[in-house]
Amino acid sequence: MRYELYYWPGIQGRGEFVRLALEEAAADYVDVARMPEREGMGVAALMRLLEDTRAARPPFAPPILRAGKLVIAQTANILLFLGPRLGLVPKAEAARLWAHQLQLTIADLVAEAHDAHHPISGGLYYHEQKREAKRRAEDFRTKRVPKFLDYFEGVLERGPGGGRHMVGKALSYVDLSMFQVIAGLGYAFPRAMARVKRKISRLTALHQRVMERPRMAAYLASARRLPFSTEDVFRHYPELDG
Ligand SMILES: N[C@@H](CCC(=O)N[C@@H](CS)C(=O)NCC(=O)O)C(=O)O
Repeated sequence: MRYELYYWPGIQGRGEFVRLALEEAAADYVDVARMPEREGMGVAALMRLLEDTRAARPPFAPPILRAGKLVIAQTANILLFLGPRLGLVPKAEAARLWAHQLQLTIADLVAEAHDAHHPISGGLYYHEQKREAKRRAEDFRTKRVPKFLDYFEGVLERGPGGGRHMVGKALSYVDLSMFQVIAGLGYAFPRAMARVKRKISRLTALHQRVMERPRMAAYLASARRLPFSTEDVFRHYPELDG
C-alpha cells in the first residue's frame, strides 16, 4: 500500500507526527504537496482534496492521509489508523485506546504551543498580537509546559516500559510524537526548557533514544526533515522564552 500524505510544504507542522511514524516503519509513502505540480501533485493536489465539494467525508485541515479509498484527517486519528498497520502500537484494545488518549493529549499541547505565539487568531500575523502573545507564552511556559511534561514523565515512570516507552514494552507512535514535542519545545523555548530539564530525565532520554534509532537518524539527517522555523507550529521568538 502506498500511503499519500497531504500537508503544507515548507514546514514540519502537524504533518511531522505522521511523517515520523511512516519513516520509522520504512513505509511506502509520498509527501504529495512537496512533489511537483507537473506530476499532478504539489499544493494544488492538497487544495483539490480540501476543496472537493463532492467528498462525503471531507477533511477540515491537513494533515490528511489517503490510504486507498480512505481519506483520513486529524493527526491523532491518522496515527490511530496507521499504528497497527505500521507495527507501532500494541495489539490489545486497551493499549490502543491508551496510545490514542496520549496522542490526543499531545495534540492539546501542540495547540497550546501554537496559541502561545498566536493567542488571538491564526488569521493574524504574530506582530499583530505580540502583546497578547507575551502574556500567553509566559503562562504556557511557566504553567502549562511543566504540567504537561510532568504528566508525560509520570506516564513513562509508571508504565510497563521500564521508563523507555510511553505505551507497552516496545516503541510506539506515541514515543515518536513525544520525541517531536521535546524537540519542538526545545527549539521554541530553550531557556524555559533548560529550567525543567532536571525534572524530565526520562523524557529527555526518550528523545535521545528516538533520535538515535537508525531510521530516525537517517531521516533527521535527510532533506525530508525540514528545519524548525518561525513559520511553524513550534516557533522561537526570544521575547516569548523566559
Ligand atoms: N486537530 C487537527 C488540527 C489541524 C490543523 O490545525 N491544521 C493546520 C495546519 S498544522 C491547518 O492547516 N489549519 C487550517 C485551519 O485551521 O483553518 C490535527 O491535529 O490534525
